[in-house]
Amino acid sequence: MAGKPKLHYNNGRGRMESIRWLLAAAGVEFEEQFIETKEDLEKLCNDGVLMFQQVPMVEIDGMKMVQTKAILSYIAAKYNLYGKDLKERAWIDMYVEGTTDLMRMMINLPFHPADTKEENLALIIERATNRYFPVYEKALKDHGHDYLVGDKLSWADIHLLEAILMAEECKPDILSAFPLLQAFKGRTSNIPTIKKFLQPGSQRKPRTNEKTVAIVRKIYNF
Ligand code: GSN
Repeated sequence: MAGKPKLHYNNGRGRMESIRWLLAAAGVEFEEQFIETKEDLEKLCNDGVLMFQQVPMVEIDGMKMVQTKAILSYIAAKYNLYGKDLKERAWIDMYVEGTTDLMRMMINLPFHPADTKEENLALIIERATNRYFPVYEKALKDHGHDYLVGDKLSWADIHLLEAILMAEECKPDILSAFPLLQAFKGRTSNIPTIKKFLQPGSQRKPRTNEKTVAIVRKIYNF
C-alpha cells in the first residue's frame, strides 16, 4: 500500500492550506516536511524535485506533484470529491475558482503594507458580502440541497467552508445576511473528518501572524 502523502511547504497556511483541508476532509492522513529557511527551498530545487522551483510540492502515489490546482484536482478526483460527471466537475471548478479568488485576497492581506491594510480588509469584506457569498447562498437556496453540487459533499463545499472561516476571521458576523450559509457552515463543520481537523492539535495552520510573514519573506524572497 502506498505511504501517506508528504507535503513540502513552510509551516503556515499559504497555498498549502487548502490541500491540507482537502486531505483532512477526505480522511487521508498526511506527513509534513516544513521548509524553514531559504536553504531548505534551495536544497529541494537543487535535488531537482520541484518542477518550477516552487512549492507547494506533494509526494503522492509515486509522484512529486507541484502546482496547487493540479494537486487539489488530483486529490478531489482520487477521493470522489469531484462530482459524478463533467458537468458537475464544471460547477465544482467554478465554485472553487470563486472561493480561491476570495481566499487569495485574504491570504495576501498580512503581506500588504501596514498603511493599506484597512483598505484591503474593507475590500475583502465588500467582495465576500456582495460578490461571493450571495452566489453560494443562492445555489443552496435554488436546489434546496445540503451541498453545493449534486447533493453530495465535494471539493467545492470543503473549499467554501475554509473560505467562510477565513472570512469570519476578518469580520466575525460576515454571515449575518446569509442564513443558508450559516446552516451550511454548521453542517459541514460537523462532518467527522472536518470536525477533527477543526479541533486544536490538528495539522490545520493558525492565522498568519507577523512572525510567519517574516519567515515567508525570507524563504521566498518577497
Ligand atoms: O499555485 C501554485 O502552486 C503555483 N502556480 C505558484 C506557487 C508559488 O508561487 N510558490 C511560492 C511559495 S507560495 N507563495 O506564494 C514559491 O515557491 N516561490 C518561490 C519562487 O522562486 O517562485
